[in-house]
Amino acid sequence: MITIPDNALDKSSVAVKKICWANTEDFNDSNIVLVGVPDESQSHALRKGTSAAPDRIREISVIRDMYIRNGEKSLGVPFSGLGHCKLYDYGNIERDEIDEVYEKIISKSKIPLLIGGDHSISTQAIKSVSKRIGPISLVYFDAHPDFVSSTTGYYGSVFHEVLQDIDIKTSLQIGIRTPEQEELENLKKFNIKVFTPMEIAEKGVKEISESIAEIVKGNKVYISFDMDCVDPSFAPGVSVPVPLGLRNVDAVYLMKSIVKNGIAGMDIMEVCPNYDIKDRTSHLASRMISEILSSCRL
Ligand SMILES: [Mn+2]
Repeated sequence: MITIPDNALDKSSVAVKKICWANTEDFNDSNIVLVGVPDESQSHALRKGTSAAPDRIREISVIRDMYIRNGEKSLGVPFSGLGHCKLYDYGNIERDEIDEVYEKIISKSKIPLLIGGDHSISTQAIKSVSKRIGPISLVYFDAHPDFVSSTTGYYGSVFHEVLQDIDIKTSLQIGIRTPEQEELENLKKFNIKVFTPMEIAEKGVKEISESIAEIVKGNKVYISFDMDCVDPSFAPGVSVPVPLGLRNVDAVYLMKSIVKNGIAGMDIMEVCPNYDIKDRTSHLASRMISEILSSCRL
């Protein structure tokens, strides 16, 4: 629970434990469970600091997305409202606790929403979800395919390491713009559909969202969202930024179009507060969580 003194004027001085979007304090009452994993041990990035993201995103949510007037708290919600889903903030866990915590979440038919941390953490999250509900359609938002197969156990090999756990023919990547040669070969070898920022700019998000819906139709979907899929002008605080990315609104539109058809799990990874500009990337992550709640289907 967020405890804010009635006379608090400076919210930045308040120690934040929970995301502002947490609208239940009862795990059993929730539909979505937010879990932070403050770990970057498998990152090879020159920029360090993604392990600070879970707490920074929570803190910024309270500072920027919540207002206090006369001691009363009020949220700035998405235009369509927050919807009927209930979000519970589980707090932070260790990387090696994911499977155990996901058992608690998925056995109660709740949706796990992970915030990292480096992208390699998603490998365990995806495996934990698919182990319990069967092969999922993986929708992978990223600047990089993370499809390296010559090395394992790090943030650039996630997609290759979960191939056994996903339904390959209904999985896809969005925002890719800097593949390495071996990743291009792997994308071709496994026939993975990729929507590049150029194709999204050309066709528009409505047409692309319809194509995505057609590909994943009828399957359980897991969304892995590396914040570097968004252009660095909107999301500068990431560990491996790449120009020519998606506009923030386009990326979130596509994400929402998938969430509204139901998802089995999701993660938001690679926010790197050390390199952020005025916390704009942490704030985008916070807004995304409100948009997920707003689109979530019960
Ligand atoms: Mn990634």
